[in-house]
Amino acid sequence: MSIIAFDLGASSGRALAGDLKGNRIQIKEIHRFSNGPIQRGGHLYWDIDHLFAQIKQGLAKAKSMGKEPDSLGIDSWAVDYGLIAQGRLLQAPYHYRDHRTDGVMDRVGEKIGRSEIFSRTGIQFLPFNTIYQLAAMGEQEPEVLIKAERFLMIPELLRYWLTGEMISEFTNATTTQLVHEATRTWDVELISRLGLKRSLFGSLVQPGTPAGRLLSSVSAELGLGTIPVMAVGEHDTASAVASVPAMESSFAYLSCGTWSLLGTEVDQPVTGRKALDLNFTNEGGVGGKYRLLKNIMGLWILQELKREWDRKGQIYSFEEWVALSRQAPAFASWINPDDPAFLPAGDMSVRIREFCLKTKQQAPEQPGEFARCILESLALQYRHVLEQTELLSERSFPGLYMVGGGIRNELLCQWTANAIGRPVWAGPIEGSAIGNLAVQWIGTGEIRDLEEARTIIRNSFAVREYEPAQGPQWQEAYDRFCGLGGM
Ligand code: LFR
Repeated sequence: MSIIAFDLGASSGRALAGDLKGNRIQIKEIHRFSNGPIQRGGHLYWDIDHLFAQIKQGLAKAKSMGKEPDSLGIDSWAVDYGLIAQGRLLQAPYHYRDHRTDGVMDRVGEKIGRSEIFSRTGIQFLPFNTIYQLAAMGEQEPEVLIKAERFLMIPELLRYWLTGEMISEFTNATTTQLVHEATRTWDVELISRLGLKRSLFGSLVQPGTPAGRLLSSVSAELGLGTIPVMAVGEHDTASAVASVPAMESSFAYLSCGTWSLLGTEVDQPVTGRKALDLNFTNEGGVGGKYRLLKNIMGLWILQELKREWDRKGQIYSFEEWVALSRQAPAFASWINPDDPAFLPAGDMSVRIREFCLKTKQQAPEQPGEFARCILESLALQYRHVLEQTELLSERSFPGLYMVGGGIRNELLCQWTANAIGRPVWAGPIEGSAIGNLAVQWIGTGEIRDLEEARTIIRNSFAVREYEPAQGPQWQEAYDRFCGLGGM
């Protein structure tokens, strides 16, 4: 009995078929496709029709491979949404890196109070959180909000087109910064203080809840049965964390992809002053947990740098970029990857150079120097955030679990181990998709709970251990990194 996970990332999406045999999961990639922003009229949107078409294509391919699924689930990046009226999508969903939210977080923060928003929601302040996207809409296109009847996040919208049912899912909803951390449902008071309609937001279901079946129009088009659809941990990071093959109840993880999400799982949100000051988040997790973590800008900076060189016609593969960085001089210059300058798309090399000059460092010039600067800075920032996680959770971690596509970058895994001075345990690569599958099996009762899922994942996928090396050099680098201005 196969099931399918659709995992949509900001730069690519994939469909994985999963089979559970005893206590082993087998996966097969059915379909992979690209994803990215569409620029129109000076704004960035997602090509949601392309994404829906790719989901249907994935289902058609599954059938042709003899893997007609018995269940399917969709996870994606967080915060973005579509608005529905009269059953129809009102406009293409905006991309979270669109600049229409510039300055909005500060205005909302002044109106409602940052500490009030944080104590209610437990969610970190990121300028693209849904709360600020909706506030930007209220300022710039209020007519859309007046017309809208229903708010659906990206996986919910795609699921709605598959099943005809509008069902909102908990883990992804928490990333809006509109869900109350204690009641675990929409914060009605916050919603009304923002001037938003309560009726936009439907009640929330937990990951592992059945969420309808394929519409007969869809199943007829694809020649499939009316396959059941399940709400999974629809925030990709919730699915990725569910896939961490840890046996211990308390552990630190890093979900490594376009973004790097580093933190630990907790039973209760950590919403005190320290968490607010360090800008940590408590996103909803699978199995009733919270994800105490922090967003680190991640491999996005290198991906954008690569695109910049691609545009200039100097095209290196991602592996070549990593190889170039290995050859460049060590510990020459660093950036604070979480400086807001690195959030929007565009000319990363200019911003990296500006950061280095501003902080009195030598600015990189060659591709390998830029790449080395980025990868070392990420590894050093991982240490910084790992230590903050320990401080906030009052725990200490003997090592760091890494999951996600970023662990293909062995150099980054090794440098992470070096920077933190502890082992890194890397795997599985397809963390989000595997977490998505696991939650479907929990939903159908084939796996008991999250703990059993992690044991099965541990048993099914290779985990590579990286031992820390070059301790004194990395320690010295870390001390200098922490002393950089602009951190
Ligand atoms: C990772 C991720 C992060 C979220 C960012 C934007 O793919 O979902 O968790 O903060 O994308 O949605």
